[in-house]
Amino acid sequence: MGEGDDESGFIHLEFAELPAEEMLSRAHSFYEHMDNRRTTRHFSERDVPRELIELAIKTASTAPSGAHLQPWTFVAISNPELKARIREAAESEEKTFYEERIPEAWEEVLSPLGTDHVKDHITDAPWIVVVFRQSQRQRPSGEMAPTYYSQESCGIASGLFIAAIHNMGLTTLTHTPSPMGFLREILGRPDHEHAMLLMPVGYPADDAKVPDLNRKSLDEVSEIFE
Ligand code: IYR
Repeated sequence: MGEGDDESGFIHLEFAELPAEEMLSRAHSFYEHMDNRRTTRHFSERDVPRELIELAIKTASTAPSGAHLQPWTFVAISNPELKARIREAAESEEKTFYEERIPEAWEEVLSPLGTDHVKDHITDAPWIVVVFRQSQRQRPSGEMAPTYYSQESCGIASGLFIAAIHNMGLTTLTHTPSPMGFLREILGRPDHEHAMLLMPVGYPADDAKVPDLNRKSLDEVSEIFE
């Protein structure tokens, strides 16, 4: 589009170019900041203001999405009774997963992480946020229509949520109780919404532990053609 074009539905992109040095220094500092992020399962019960959770959800919702349908619903819960109900249902599903359903190859990679069916984090953390993926959308007429790339879109939005939580000095955990159907029921979401992730959010406990693990090197995660 050239100057003076006035295609309806489009506005001019506001883009402020940064000096090359500042680009590099921002790239380093953002990488270092994100590299300090760790996933812990041990949360403090300390309160977190609702405004911070709302801002993390707003940040997540800036994610690009298929046909800009933003096919996600973030349900945030601080209500203790509701968290207790969710914990009970998650633990009952996870008990059968760990005791009966877990395939050997899965156990092989999971056991070093020390996870089990006990999910203290669901009731310890001041907030839990459940991401629901909308496989369909409702037209204003009430009629249903598809969404596109909803898995990818919700994955990206969840990544931004995790980055926002880390950036504000809090921590979260990507918990995937399996199967997750109970969340739709307990939280009263419609049939076309599918729980994808349950993320406790809060401060880490004073004695929080994390697995002693390394991240893959650039060479291991990339291939670059110049
Ligand atoms: N959903 C279970 C199991 C689990 C699976 C993977 I892959 C993990 O990285 C961690 C846990 C649970 O949340 O305990």
